[in-house]
Amino acid sequence: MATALSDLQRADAAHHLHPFTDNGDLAKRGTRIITHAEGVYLTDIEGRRLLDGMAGLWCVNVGYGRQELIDAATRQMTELPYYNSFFQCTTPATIQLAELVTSLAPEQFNHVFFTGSGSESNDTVVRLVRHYWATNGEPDKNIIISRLNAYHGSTMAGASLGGMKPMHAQGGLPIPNIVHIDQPYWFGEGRDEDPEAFGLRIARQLEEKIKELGVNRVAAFIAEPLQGAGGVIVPPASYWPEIQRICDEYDILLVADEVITGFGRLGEWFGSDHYNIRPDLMSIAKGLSSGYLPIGGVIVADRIANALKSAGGDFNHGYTYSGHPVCAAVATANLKILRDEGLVDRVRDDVGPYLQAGWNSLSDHPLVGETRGVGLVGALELVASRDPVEQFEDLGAAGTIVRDLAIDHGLVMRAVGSTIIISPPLVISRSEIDELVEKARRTLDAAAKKLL
Ligand code: PXG
Repeated sequence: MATALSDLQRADAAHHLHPFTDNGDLAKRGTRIITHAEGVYLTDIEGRRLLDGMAGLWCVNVGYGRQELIDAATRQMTELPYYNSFFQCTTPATIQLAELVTSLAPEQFNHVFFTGSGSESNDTVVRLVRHYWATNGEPDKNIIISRLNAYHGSTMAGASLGGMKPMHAQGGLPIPNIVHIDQPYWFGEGRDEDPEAFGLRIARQLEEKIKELGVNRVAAFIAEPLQGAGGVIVPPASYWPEIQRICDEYDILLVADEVITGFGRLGEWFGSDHYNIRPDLMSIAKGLSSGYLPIGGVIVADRIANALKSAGGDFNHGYTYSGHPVCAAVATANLKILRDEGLVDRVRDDVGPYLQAGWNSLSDHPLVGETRGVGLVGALELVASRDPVEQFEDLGAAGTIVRDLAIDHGLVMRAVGSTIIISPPLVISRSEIDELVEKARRTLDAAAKKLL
């Protein structure tokens, strides 16, 4: 068994295919191997300490090394490592999580269907939405409207709901009856327009699309309250109220993909609370267990849950690991930390505004065309020129240079094209935020020498 860095890298190149990766290229360059983590810091195999500005992959909300989660897993593993929720069965840990999750969700929600990931949650959404309308006597009301550059996962339905063209190009996607409208990305696609007018115009594409397809054909609209993987796209204030109006007026189910925005990221339990929207379904994962174990779910509004319950008949859908007791026990312990330590309010009232102020201070940098964010997510747009704004010809190359330089400066940030994004653990302190911003600035200074 390989343990030394070079042996591990060799074994990784020989045997491991990484997700969303050019594996041939990676094999030549070598993998960065993370071995330990504590709080908001990662340690790699060479002993280098990195401030994790991405909370793993937008998920380690309570930070690394929480003994409560380790204890919850150990206890549950010892008592009952697995049982399923099929065939009239389930486990206490699964029930307790269902009760806790729905108590934290907005009032229209009292049921949850468990999955193993965000992608599985969105597959569940597709089946649930179509099953609901069919049960309602409207089987043709089966088209789901989503948005370009949305990210809803990597399974066939998840990637189809997503609006990422390079993903659609592999595997013959999207699956039938999923269509996409534009995203509310003002900096990238609406800079010539007033932001609020732009937000309204883009929201109204939903209404136009519903009219074009026919109200009797459109089942649902799905969106992330704030797009994460697409580049932390913060919608103009005009956007969500108009979307809500349209969904209400045409009786289209509203699905909020809360995989990133759920569990405190925006300073409320759910992004839907932050934007004041009333979804019928919410996809969850990531922060549900702070990534300690894989678990996700779909939180289902009474309107849908009660209709399915009273109609009778099976919902022919489910996963071996739906409601896995160990994942559920860890998720419950995680939610109790978030609740009992007041971490969500702390994002809204303290570290969120503090991070936004620090992050916005980068907007004077010659490489930065815009900074934006909400709660504990932030983005900045790299530009070749600030006035007038000119973007880099090779957006991806600029982003990659900054991302790699950030590592040299001890900070993990993520690049989406030429957008640099952060999403640190919710437990980050003010002094760690100062460190994050300072490291980001030094990274930008180093990048400016290469890019400008
Ligand atoms: N919905 C949203 C909004 C997500 O961000 C998923 C669904 C899918 O979840 P799973 O658990 O199946 O991965 C996600 C996942 C990135 C990146 O590079 C983002 C995600 C996953 C992988 C990479 O930003 N988000």
